[in-house]
Amino acid sequence: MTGIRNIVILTGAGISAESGIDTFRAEGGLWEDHRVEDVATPEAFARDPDLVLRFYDMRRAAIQTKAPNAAHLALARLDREWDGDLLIVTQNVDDLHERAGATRVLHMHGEHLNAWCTACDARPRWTGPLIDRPACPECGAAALRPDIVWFGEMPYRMDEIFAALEEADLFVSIGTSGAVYPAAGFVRNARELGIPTLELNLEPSQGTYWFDEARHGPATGLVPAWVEEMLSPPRT
Ligand code: BJW
Repeated sequence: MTGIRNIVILTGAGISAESGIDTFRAEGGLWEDHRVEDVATPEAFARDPDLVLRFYDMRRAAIQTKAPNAAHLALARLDREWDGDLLIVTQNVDDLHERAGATRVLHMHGEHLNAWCTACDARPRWTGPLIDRPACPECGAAALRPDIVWFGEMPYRMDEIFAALEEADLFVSIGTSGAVYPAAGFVRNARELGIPTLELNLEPSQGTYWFDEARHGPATGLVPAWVEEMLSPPRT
């Protein structure tokens, strides 16, 4: 791939699957054990906060036992070595991109290791449970919830994402089913802007038709190979 300077990369649960973090929609995935409407909407939280807090306490504890895999490490290498603009827009709420060493990361669906105080709007770093209604370190209110974007809520930093897409020369989507908007629509936004698009996923995503190129297989194989291509000087 030549003439590329600015890259936007969208990642989803598939990039963390080989680290042992469940995806959402696969057989045996998170939504098989929990109905979305019971745990991932503001209405669910209002109806049964204990159920929702326990679900997220369990997952917050679990991600802290997992480690980045070869795909996270390859993107961190690209982040370090790529001298054009690069933005990793992740739908993931784990911190494996950061633990692999990536710095240009934007969490559009929030982060497990933050809490959000609905009283004062602080977002303190949070590694422990929320079920016992701990006090917010900023204001003292017992009003902390997971800092996770639920269905019906606005994903974070959309202006920054669209601004990066407008400047991009390549859009790459890794490990996402293309089932959840607005992220699922980025490939079409990119096409409208005339930007080449590449899908790297275990299987064809719901939006695979929209990509100029799609490569299918495990992220730990596909992503390091693609990063190597991007960083290898073109042969003359
Ligand atoms: C591998 C692999 C390996 C496995 N290697 N690959 C039309 C337009 C706009 C909005 C809507 C719309 N229609 C409906 C909506 C609303 C709604 C929505 O999208 N609903 C759908 C069900 C249709 N969206 C929203 O409500 C969003 N807010 C919103 O739209 O606000 C208004 C707005 C409008 C326009 C512009 C801007 C704003 C909010 C969405 C919040 C999503 N939150 C969740 C849950 C967080 C809580 C939690 O973590 O528990 O975020 S949903 C869940 O899905 C999570 C994920 O980030 C998200 C995406 O899932 P992902 O990552 O794709 O995972 P999977 O499991 O689906 O797929 C994994 C893929 O990996 C698979 O393809 C595998 O094959 C692959 N794979 N192993 C490579 N080893």
